[in-house]
Amino acid sequence: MSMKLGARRAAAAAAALAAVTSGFGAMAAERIVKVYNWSDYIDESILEDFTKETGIKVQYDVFDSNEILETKLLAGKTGYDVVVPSGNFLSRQIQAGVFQKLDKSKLSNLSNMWPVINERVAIYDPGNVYAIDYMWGTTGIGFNEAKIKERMPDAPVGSLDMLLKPEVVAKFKDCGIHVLDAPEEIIPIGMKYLGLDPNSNDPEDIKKSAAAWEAVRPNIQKFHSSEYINALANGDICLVLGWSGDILQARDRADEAKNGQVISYRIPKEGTQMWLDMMAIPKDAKNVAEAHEFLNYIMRPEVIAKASNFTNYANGNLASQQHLNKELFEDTTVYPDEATLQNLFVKKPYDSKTQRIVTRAWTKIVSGK
Ligand code: N2P
Repeated sequence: MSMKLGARRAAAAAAALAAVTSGFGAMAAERIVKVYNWSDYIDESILEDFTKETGIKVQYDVFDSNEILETKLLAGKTGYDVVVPSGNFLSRQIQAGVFQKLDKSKLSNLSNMWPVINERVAIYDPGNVYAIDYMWGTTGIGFNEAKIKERMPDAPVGSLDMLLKPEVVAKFKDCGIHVLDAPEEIIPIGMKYLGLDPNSNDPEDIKKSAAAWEAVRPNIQKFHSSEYINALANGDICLVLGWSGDILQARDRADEAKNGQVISYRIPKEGTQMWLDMMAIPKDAKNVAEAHEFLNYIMRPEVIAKASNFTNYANGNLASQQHLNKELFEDTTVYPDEATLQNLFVKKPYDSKTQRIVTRAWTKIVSGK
């Protein structure tokens, strides 16, 4: 009898406790931040550490093209709290009114940022009002050392001739060539190769670049912006016009797999695009406080250094440089020297008319018709 009573009491106490805890749960809504970033662009332990420290869950989704992100942003209601467009895209998205101003009083780590990079991105976001730089890099030549050498012992691996000179690129067709599916990079790079101003909006100049790409089109197996990392690492392709850090990740994956594939990256000697990827908060973000906490966390020197050490991309955080792996910081394909920097161009945003011309030219190149 007393046993029964005791049990009943215990059950009642447990029920009361459960009611209290679930009441608590309902009151203190779970904190979350929804992040939409490029694929292969973070060390995921950073997200886990952020959650452990702040209790804020991270919903992390990925994309591999500015156009995909832009379509979502312009349609509105992305459902994201942090997004990462490249500077030239950010610029016209700011014009379109899709972002909210950052609350700098919540971003104490802004002082860690690198003035040189802040200045560069100010052409997209005057006064650095809407965004912080996450990473930056170049678009260049990734290749498999042995496969290229076998086919052309004196291959001009540091030149865009590798992709744009018909008699050169044809030599590598059989071992597999990928090119980024990124019209606003690949068309301007063709213009730079031809000695034209990559920022020219003259339809004739765009046409000339498109013709150069069409001439080599039959050699290109695929236009894609993320598959090449594994394809290069596994030896399934031998040449790519891709993003610096992604190609260096392919090198690391091959090294780790000990599969004998040696992958290298070159910034083309003709010059190429330097792009800067920016973190911003959409106007209709639901979790604005959490988004600021996330940005502030990312701007911690050790955190962003960990991200760079994993992705092999340079970042816009000066204080992080002492935490970078020495080889990464000293790699001039990642942190270019002055002379190389001089040869890189940044893309200004297209006006909508030119953008349409570029998109149309691109569809034609990709379809190969
Ligand atoms: C990461 C690619 C980001 C560089 N995979 C393109 N802006």
